Amino acid sequence: MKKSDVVQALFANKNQKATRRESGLAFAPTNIALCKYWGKRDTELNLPNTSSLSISLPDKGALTKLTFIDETQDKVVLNDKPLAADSAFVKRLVQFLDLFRNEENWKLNVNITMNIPVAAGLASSACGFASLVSALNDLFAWQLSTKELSILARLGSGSASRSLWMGFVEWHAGLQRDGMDSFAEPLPFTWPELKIGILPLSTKEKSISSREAMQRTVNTSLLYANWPKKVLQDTVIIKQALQVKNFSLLGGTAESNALTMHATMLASWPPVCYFLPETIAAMQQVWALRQEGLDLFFTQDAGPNLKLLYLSDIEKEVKKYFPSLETIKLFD
Ligand code: 2P0
Repeated sequence: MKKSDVVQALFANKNQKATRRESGLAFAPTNIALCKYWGKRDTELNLPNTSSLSISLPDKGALTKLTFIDETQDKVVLNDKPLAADSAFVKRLVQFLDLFRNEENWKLNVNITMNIPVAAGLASSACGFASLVSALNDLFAWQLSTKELSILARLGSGSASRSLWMGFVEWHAGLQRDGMDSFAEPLPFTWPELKIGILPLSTKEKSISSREAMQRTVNTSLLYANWPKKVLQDTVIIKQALQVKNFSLLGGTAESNALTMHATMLASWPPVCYFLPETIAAMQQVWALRQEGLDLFFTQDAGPNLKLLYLSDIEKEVKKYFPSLETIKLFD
């Protein structure tokens, strides 16, 4: 099944050409997974092998403005800089827009402003595609539900399905071949005291994209067979921890989930390793501080930097140990 089949099915009973506004505008937050998405059952539709669970960063993300242009190609501007038409990012966006053109030949100026720390390993594709589909929904007045937008955003990038919502979010893996049951939904929890800090450890470009790394893991890592079991357990535990606000349970489960994901990568061939010496040193410092009684945990994505998890009452202390920590607002 192709992406275009899914788009066609989604718009089957809708008037896709209803209205055209002058411009479309939307913001989408980026998100950090507490229980990770790692591995697909369908690489075309970005259908995951497992569900995942994240928290959105309300202030950090992408604002996308779309306007029609009288040109032969779409134009993409990122943070006020026009991007080359042959760059990988532009090609991916243009291919995504192609899904919605039908026989019409409109071209767009896609103006994206991202305020996420560039070196922090925060998912730019997640907020980028989520804001793009929301801006398209605004431009063409599709009036799609957030669930439908989540399905469309997933076709651009898996983790983008989670960036349609604020707060805690679960992306259901789903079982259907067309992925119509693979979308994200918000979880009914808030936790104003919960904090995430980004610990920048390296600005080096990553050696392998997460897309390639997760596929290699699925194809070659013997440990990957245990990943779905781990996710099943962790999603249940994380939801329990959120329900009763048990921070040590939440932090410990998120940390263990991230380390297990990285273990499956290390067992791939050729090996996938996002750890740098600085990453390991920071982990050891977190473990040492925890031994001393500080309730501090980390999570790590497809890059060398860590995200620290803690409650607001120890923020000052955490910043003392990690002066470069960039603290992120999660709830108002
Ligand atoms: C996550 N990551 O759950 C996991 C943890 C990276 C590590 O989702 O191929 O950019 O576009 O579906 O969404 C990064 O993967 O991959 C990711 P595609 P995506 O946040």
